[in-house]
Amino acid sequence: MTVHTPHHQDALTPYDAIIVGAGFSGLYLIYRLRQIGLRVRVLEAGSGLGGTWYWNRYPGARCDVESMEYSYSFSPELQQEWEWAERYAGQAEILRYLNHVADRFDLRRDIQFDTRVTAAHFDEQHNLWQIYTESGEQFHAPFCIMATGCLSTARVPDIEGLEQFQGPQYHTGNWPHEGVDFTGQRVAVIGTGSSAIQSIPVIAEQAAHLYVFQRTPNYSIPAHNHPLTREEQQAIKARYDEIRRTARESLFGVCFDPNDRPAATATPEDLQQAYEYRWQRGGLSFLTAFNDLLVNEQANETAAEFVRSKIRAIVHDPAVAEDLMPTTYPIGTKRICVDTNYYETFNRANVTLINLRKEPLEAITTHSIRTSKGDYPVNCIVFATGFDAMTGTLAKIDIRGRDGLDLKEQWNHGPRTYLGLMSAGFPNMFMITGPGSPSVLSNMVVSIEQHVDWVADCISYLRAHGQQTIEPTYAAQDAWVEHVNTVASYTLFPKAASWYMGANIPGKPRIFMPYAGGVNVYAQKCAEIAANGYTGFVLHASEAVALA
Ligand code: FAD
Ligand code: N01
Repeated sequence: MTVHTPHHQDALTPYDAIIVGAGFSGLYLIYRLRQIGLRVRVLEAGSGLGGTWYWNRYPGARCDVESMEYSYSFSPELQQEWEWAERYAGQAEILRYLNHVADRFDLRRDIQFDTRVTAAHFDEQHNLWQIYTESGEQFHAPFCIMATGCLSTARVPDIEGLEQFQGPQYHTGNWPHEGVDFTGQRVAVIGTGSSAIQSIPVIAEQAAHLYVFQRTPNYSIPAHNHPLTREEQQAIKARYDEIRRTARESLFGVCFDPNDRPAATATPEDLQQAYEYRWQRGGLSFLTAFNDLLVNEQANETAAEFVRSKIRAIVHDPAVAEDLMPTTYPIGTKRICVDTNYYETFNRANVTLINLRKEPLEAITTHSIRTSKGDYPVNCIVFATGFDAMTGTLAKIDIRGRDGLDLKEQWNHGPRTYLGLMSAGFPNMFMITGPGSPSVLSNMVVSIEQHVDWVADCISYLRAHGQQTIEPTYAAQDAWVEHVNTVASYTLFPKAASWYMGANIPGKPRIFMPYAGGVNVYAQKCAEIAANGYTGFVLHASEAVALA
């Protein structure tokens, strides 16, 4: 750990770093930056901490990376003492965990809730970030860290007549804290992504009738969720260090037990056996059944067809089964879903699937959803329509760098970052799991810890070497953006109209935003760059004019 060398601004600024967001990222930032002697302030729009797990309280919300891995690794005591109740923790349990972390490490005193940041401007004269909030408050600090999340701007699509609807409307990503009672209700769910696939089976158990409006079917693998026994937990805890290391050194940041053989050369029996084994085990590791599923279209099709065969076997009505089968994109190129009784739910008498490819959604009326075939009267609407992912939350903040450079404008044709950590022209502004880093393709807690550690080490380095600012060069950024694109072009990811590609937001540039090269390769690059004195970055020692 680097010792804190007093900074010339210390006496003049109450904070060394302003952090935006109090989810997994913001919380670990407080812990880690305090460790190196920084005075930090977290500004959080919500009235509580937890980020994703504060906002997404829809029925059935839970993680799809197993709880014992979807958790912090920075404290051996924490990971030994916390007891996860289920293989895949529900939203309430994860939120409880994050609150426990905040209390245990006394993080709460550095968080200011109900504070939405509207602008962040770099003041070149003083080398300070000026941060403005919705309520008119102003903060400044030498460092600004955007821990604003990849999936934190919920999006309701523009559907004609939406404002006329007389009943309640909900978005999964902004769910009422008091919950929603669907008893006796005719409910519409629009969307069939991960949020919908988790909530549909639970809502169906309560609603009088559930109408599921599906535009694109998704591939979903059963979670086989279950309570974790003491013995299961102990077995993992006994090897936790090794498990965490294996996760960090893997492609996705998870111990998936990947098979390093290709499907392309496997026999039909081998394929069937491998997929059946992974299906029975449940969860995201299905995609690591063979090593070529995300790069070879024919290989991918064998996995896709296996899932379709399962849908055929589970869903009683062959026409409904057919409608539920994804056929227009390779499996895994949209985030694969992990469910509990999703396909089975369509065997219920009170559930109707509406295939919007066959009968397009035309409008919302005062009491119904109208497709080309007619009106479906409903009492309430659940929008499970996703997020303006990866860039949407940053784009809502007026971020200005050197010479008044506007981040949104700089990213007009797609996000431009170096390592997904910084953007050229925006000194001392870091992003946690920014576009161009593995982020949403990984177990995000692993990626968050890696980013936060890198940022803390970087700030320590600057201080130890008497440097005031750091920013990437345009050349390094251009090369990284090209590398991110090249790696994506070797994969099947660009073949789907996914939110990874910005395809869910009209007018958003179609660029594959996360880095597909793997958590392991990426972390090694970041470490090498730091070890070589921050290759591709410019560090400035110039004394800024002190604030009057
Ligand atoms: P977030 O948790 O999104 O927190 C960002 C915070 O920033 C929010 O609280 C937000 O209010 C705040 N904020 C944003 N803008 C502003 C502003 N302008 N001013 C002030 N505050 C602001 N990932 C996995 O790896 N495994 C999973 O199983 C998994 N499950 C998920 C389930 C759901 C339903 C969703 C939506 C996402 C899931 N994810 C999962 C991704 C998840 O977002 C990350 O794992 C992780 O929680 C992100 O943490 P974060 O702190 O980076 O961002
Ligand atoms: O959002 P999505 P999500 N008319 O964008 C449909 C994480 N997460 O909230 O595919 C009709 O995936 C849209 O249809 P189409 C995870 O990373 C994890 O479900 O665009 N339909 C799609 O079906 C995930 O990927 C978990 O044709 C419209 C759906 O809405 C990410 O968050 C749980 C429409 C949106 O799906 C986002 O998931 C939840 C319109 N106008 C979330 N507009 C776990 O399991 C959109 N749709 C851990």
